[in-house]
Amino acid sequence: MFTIDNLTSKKAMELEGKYGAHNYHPLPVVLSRGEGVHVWDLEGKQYYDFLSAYSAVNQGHCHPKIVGALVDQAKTLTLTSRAFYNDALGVYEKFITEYFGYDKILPMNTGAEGDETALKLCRKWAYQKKGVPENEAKIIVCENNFHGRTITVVSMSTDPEARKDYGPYTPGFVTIPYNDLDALEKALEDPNVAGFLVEPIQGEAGVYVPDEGYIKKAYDMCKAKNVLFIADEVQTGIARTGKRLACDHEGVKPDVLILGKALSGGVYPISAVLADDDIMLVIKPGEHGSTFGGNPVAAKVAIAALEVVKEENLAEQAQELGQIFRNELKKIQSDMIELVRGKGLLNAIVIRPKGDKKAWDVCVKMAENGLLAKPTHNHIIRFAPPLVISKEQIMEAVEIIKKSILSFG
Ligand code: IF1
Repeated sequence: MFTIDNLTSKKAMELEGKYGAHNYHPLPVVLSRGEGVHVWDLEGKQYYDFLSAYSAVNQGHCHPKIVGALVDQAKTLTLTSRAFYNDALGVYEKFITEYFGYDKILPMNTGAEGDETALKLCRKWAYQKKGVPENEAKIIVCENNFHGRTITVVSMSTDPEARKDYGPYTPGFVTIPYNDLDALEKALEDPNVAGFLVEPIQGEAGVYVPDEGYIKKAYDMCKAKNVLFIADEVQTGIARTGKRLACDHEGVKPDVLILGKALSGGVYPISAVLADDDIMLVIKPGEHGSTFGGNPVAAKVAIAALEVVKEENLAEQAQELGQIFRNELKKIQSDMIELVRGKGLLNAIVIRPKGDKKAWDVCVKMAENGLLAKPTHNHIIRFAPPLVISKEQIMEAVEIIKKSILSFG
């Protein structure tokens, strides 16, 4: 197999720069191993992972049960396509629909594909069930949303970085401010509105937590207008915010639920759309799909990943430790900390720059001190460790964060 001898971090970064597209700007750290809440770089330095691959690794790096399921199934049967049945998919479908309380699942691979699937399902439902005239369906989305990178998904975006020069854009979306029920009520007056797509907490916007009651009231308003309430829980789902789903905090069962990331514990790209029969069955054979969606490896991995969440009480863990983490962060005396916010173990600090020192410099300093996190929008740092972290580890991480911020004076 092709390898490069004596690979150093410096060399690995050069390779990515020379041979890879320049669509990312990573922190200068080259990781080569992970276990639980820790990752190690090529030179053997250990770090706390406080990004968790954007909340994909909720169960911790290389969880033995999940990796075991992956390896066992990979040695047996990896892919059949959906042209034939396989003996893992139906078992997984029964398991996950009972786990989340839906009639049906449509399996895909990435989060963006999950969102695309939900949009297609919503439009078809609008024409076949709600009676919206052909090609007139509208879907309400929120400012500062993040749902992925496809053309249609960036058509819903309000972020110039995500959209610019990717037009022409897919029509059919109405954008309203997030956390604004009056704007939603107004947008819902249009009888051609078919769905409302929303993140229960906006991740990319900087872990923006809406007012308490927003999700429940938005759901009720959608119901009153026969509009589908579509929750993108790709980032907030699977115990991250202290409940099984972020919508569980307000007792809302979305009409259409999108999951991804931690559905595999970060070992494989797996996403899913869940809905009940009256919605899901509008899509008929040949009308949507994916070569890899619902493959036997994905089926086994997702079952294992969801079992770990229950067996290890990860939702309760996130709820309890998240509270402690935010309380400890709020105790740090620094004028660089403008605000601490979050829910469960999805948290962020808003950084007030000091001279030319910004969130990026804080992240570089934290990496030096053994903790990895990523800035978003220049002035926000997201903190989302694997949910298997212990209280002692949280306290140690807080010390690293504190020391790093205070090093700027
Ligand atoms: C990148 C952010 C996180 C998502 C929600 C769908 C998707 C995502 C709510 C698409 C993906 C990612 C992708 C990652 C950065 C990242 C992110 F900073 F952009 F917002 F997590 F916080 N819905 N989120 O958050 O899922 O197709 O990527 O599997 O590098 O683009 P995907």
